[in-house]
Formats: sequence, C-alpha cells, structure tokens
Amino acid sequence: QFQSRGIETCFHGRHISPQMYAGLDGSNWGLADYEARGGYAALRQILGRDGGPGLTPEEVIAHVKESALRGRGGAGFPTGLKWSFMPRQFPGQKYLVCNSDEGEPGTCKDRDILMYNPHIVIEGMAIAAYAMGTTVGYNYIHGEIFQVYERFEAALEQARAAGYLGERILGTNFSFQLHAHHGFGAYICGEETALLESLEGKKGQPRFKPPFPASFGLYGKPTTINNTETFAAVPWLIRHGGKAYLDCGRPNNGGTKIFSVSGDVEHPGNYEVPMCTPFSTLLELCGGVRKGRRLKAVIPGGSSSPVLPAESMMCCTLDYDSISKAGSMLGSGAVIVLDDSRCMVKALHRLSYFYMHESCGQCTPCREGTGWLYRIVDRIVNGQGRPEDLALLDNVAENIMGRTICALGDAAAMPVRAMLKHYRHEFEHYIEHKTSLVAATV
Ligand code: L3W
Ligand code: SF4
Repeated sequence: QFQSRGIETCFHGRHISPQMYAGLDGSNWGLADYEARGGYAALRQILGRDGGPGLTPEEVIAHVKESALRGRGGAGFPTGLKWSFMPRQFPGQKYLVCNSDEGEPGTCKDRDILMYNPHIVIEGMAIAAYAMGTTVGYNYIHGEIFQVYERFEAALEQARAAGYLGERILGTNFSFQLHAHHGFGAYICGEETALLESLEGKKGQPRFKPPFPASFGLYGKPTTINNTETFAAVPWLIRHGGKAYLDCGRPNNGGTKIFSVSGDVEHPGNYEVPMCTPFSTLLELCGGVRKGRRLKAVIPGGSSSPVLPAESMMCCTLDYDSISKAGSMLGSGAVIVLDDSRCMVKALHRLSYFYMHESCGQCTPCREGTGWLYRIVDRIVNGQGRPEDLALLDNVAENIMGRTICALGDAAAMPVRAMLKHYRHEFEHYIEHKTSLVAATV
C-alpha cells in the first residue's frame, strides 16, 4: 500500500505516500490535477453533492473520532475531541484556524504540503468548517516562506472560482470564507494563542491557558486550531472512513504521519509512513546513516523533544506512545539524526541559542533562563567552563520547567536535561580538556 514514489523535494528527500503527495511532482498542485486525483470528493460526499445522502456534521466528527487522528503540530491532542468542543449553538462568529506557522527546528512538512498539495488543506478545512458550523477561517503561514504563501493564495483563488469556498458552496446552504495570513517568522507565533494574538494584529505573545481557544480564541470567540498536516489528513479519512484511517496505524495512533528527517542520513526529506512504523524502517527509507557511519543519537520530535541515544531509538516505533515511553516526544515528527561525528556539547550550544533568541520575553524564568542556559553552554564551548556548571545548567533548567506561560520554556529546558542525562561525560570532558571529546564536530 505504501510505496516509494521517488519524488525529489526541495529537501532532496523522497515522499512515500498514498495521501498527501500521491503522484505529485511539483507541477500538478493545481485544482484540475487535484480533482483528477479524487480531490474535493470528500467535500462533495458530506454535502450530498455526489449523488449520496450526505453526512451530518455529527457524522463527520464521528468519523474523525473513530480515526484516532491526533494533532500533528506537536501535542497529539485527539482531533475529533477538539472538534467536539466547538459549541454548536453560539450566538456570534466562530472561527477555524490552520496553524501553518511551522518553525520548529527540523520540521519542514507543512510547507511541502502547502506547496505540493495546497487543495488538500483547503478541502480539509472546508470539511472541518462544515462539521463545526464555522463560516470564517484563516491559514496562518510562516513568514519566511514567501513562495508557499503565494502558492496557497493561488489555490484559494482556484477553489473560490470553482465554488468550493465562499457563499453557498456547491449550491448548498453551507458557506465558508477562507483567508491566508502571512506571519513574520517568529517561532513563538506557532504557539496557538500567540498565533491568535498575531492574527488580531497584536504582538505575538502567548496567552494564559485556560481558557483554551476552544472557548476564548480569535477575537475572544470559540476557535478551533489545527495543524496543516492534521487538516490534510481529513479528506482521505472521510472518503475511506474513520476506521480505514485508524487501520493504517494502531489504536490511539491512527493513520499516517509525515516525518521530516534531517541530519546525518543519506536522503533527508519528508517521508509519510504509517504510524507505528519501526524507526529502523524509516532510517532505511532515508538510505541509512550517511557515509555508513554509526548512529549516535536521534532527536525524534523536533528540537523541543529530548534526545534519545541510538540504542533506545532503534527499539522505538514511530508513534506517540512508544517514543514517550522511551523518554521523549513524537512532537511534530521532525527526526534529527546525529551520527558518531557529532559533539553533543556543540549540538546543545546551537539549540540553546535558538530558544534564547526565540523567547518572547514575557515571563522571567524563560526570558532570563534561556539566556542563562545559552551563556553557560557557550562558555563551556569556549573553554571557560567550570566543573560546577553542569549542576548549574540542571538547576536553571529545573527552575524554568513548569513555571512559564507557554511550552517554549519547557522546550528549552528539556533538551538540556536530556543531553546531561545521556551525554554527561562529553560535557565533563569539554570542561576538563577545553575541547570536544568527539574528533570531527558539527
Ligand atoms: C480545550 C482543554 N482544548 C488542550 C487543546 C489546546 C491545543 C491542543 C494541545 O503545544 C506542543 C508543545 C511543543 N480544552 C484542552 C484543549 N487543548 N487541552 O489541545 O494543547 P497542548 O497545551 O497540549 O499543546 P500546545 O500548547 O499546542 C504543542 C511541541 O508541541 N512541539 C512543537 C512543535 C512546533 C511546531 C511547528 O513549528 N509547527 O510543530 C514539538 O514537539 O513543544 O509541547 O490546541 O488548545 N482542556
Ligand atoms: Fe514567552 Fe517564554 Fe513565557 Fe512562552 S515561556 S510566554 S516564549 S517568555
């Protein structure tokens, strides 16, 4: 069922897909090609415009629940449950938002979906809007990807012209206005409440949760936010049924997932595989560790997820449960592969700089703590580390965790603690000898 299509991406990877990328070569992203691949059939089906009886909003949500589709942006929250939070009778505007503010280091899947198959996201959002009774939606696209934004705008125009968006879609009473919004490239705007603030025209800083967007979202109205890949999964699961999607994976981990594989593999890129695929299979699909070197470690779910040593990772299957049991997170599925030439002190140096740079500065433990973390690792890398710095690093990380408004604080602290847990000897060596234990470094 899942065969390699050998499609080179802008990341020189290969797409393995029955759903997201099927048959795509970069030139056939448009409406006619999408329809020829069965596109918008799911929307026609739920609206009863395929000769069938149609589906009620409740039936659509039931399919999504049955599919066990979980949020593909990082948290893995059950999508059907999230959709059922949207109040059915609400005396005002309700909103649907797609989070395409992909900024997690290592993650590059959403931009590819939008570039190569934008209509699948539009169709998924239209189905979601029908299921939740929302008439206005936004797709918030990361600021640094201009071509992707332009491509999505072009696809929106096509969908509007064909009657898949706008007033009285396909001649029914269902209306849905969908707009694209181009962000400015701040990582923190990928956090859902910061995204909403930014969409409202304010500084992109996270809000306290609760209240969750489900009750207090865009302009204070009930709002459902899902990741791009989550919406992209919806048309297929409607066409084939929630059970068929679930059966692609395993209970609690339904369907397929796109993994953005980067780092020390022969063929980095986006790979769509069934959930619960063994990590070793994904590594094989990527051509293995580059130049035949030894696998040292893997950051399995984007830079926010704790690093796992090779031996732990090789026992994992790619799903929420297996990776969290091993001590990390599936996150957004950004698999960063590190071979035995990588110095973990230098890897952490780079990661901690990122979080210091991207902290929005709103809460003290994150604003000050991320700077402390970076400066301590920086002095180790510069040969000025002190033996007590390792306890200090751990202490600063501990004092950030659980004490901030949003998950960025934890995301900065967790990699530090994991690096110290698994590779403490490399840090000790660097401090004592003022140089890396690993000969060839990043
Ligand atoms: C209503 C409740 N809604 C939870 C909703 C909530 C959100 C979703 C998940 O962080 C993670 C983070 C990053 N009533 C609810 C409820 N919800 N309880 O469910 O919520 P939450 O708080 O568990 O997660 P989050 O704040 O959305 C996401 C990690 O993902 N991450 C980030 C990757 C970044 C990208 C990117 O650049 N695009 O993917 C990677 O690991 O660290 O832990 O919608 O409203 N009772
Ligand atoms: Fe801003 Fe960091 Fe606080 Fe999140 S944890 S709100 S990024 S200061």
